[in-house]
Amino acid sequence: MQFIKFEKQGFVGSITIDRVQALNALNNQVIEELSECMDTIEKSKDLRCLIITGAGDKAFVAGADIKELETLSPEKAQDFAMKGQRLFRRFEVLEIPIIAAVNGYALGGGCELAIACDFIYASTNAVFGLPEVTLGIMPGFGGTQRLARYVGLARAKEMMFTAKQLKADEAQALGLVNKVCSPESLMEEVKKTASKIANLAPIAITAIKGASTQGYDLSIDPGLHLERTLFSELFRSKDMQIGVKAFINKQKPEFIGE
Ligand code: DAK
Repeated sequence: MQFIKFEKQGFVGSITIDRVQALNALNNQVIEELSECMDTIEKSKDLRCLIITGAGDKAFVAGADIKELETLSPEKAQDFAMKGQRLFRRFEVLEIPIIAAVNGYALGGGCELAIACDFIYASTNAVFGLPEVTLGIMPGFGGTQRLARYVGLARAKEMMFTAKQLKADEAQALGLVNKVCSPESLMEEVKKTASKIANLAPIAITAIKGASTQGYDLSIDPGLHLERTLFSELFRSKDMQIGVKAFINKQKPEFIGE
């Protein structure tokens, strides 16, 4: 792959979007390579957490590739939106958690990518925004649907109507970012959290992700039904036995993912 780098350390995988000369903008090829990378990740049995970041020190992803957008017909735009939306939905429903390490500009499609992840850590130089209106278009990779879930509907609308950009600390104050770190410590902090997740019971974490993500779109009773179904399924897992026995015996559990 030309623009996507994937590496694995223990149970933690990292995807880096590496198209530095265009601030990691998402062109068609980047979207296709990311999809291909997800094909492998979805099949992997030994990953428990995923990190996604951008190469260089200036941008996470500066949006969809504006130069490529110029040539799109309405039909091609529909195809492009479908490809991007499908890809970002795969992040959202992936069985393992994904942390976005936002190390600079996360604009347009870059911001949409970050909010399709489970949560965001950002460096102090991060900038978030959905500035599509400045180009006469609108967010097309899920931004109109997902941003409000982080910051509330009125704040999301204001950001999209005005193309307002948020610095890392403002984004944290609005609930868009979980943690702000120095640029030098961002990856270390993200890896620390990823490794903490990777050492806990993976089947339980998958169930928590599923119940939280799917439950968010349900009303309370179907949501509780989903929760108790997944909860009871965990009692079939060896990890549940391992975790409970370790507590009783005052030991540290070694989860096996079964
Ligand atoms: N696309 C293509 N190239 C980009 C780019 C982008 N989004 N962002 C930056 N670049 C390129 C620049 O053109 C420049 O290339 P050269 O001129 O050197 O060849 C290089 O990256 C460095 O950028 P700058 O020289 O501009 O760097 P600065 O530090 O001066 O400024 C900046 C950084 C991030 C403030 C600026 O680059 C900028 O404003 N970039 C555009 C940000 C933006 O508006 N992003 C939102 C894009 S709209 C759709 C689905 C989804 C979407 C659209 C349609 N369908 C359904 C069809 C999503 C849309 C978007 O994401």
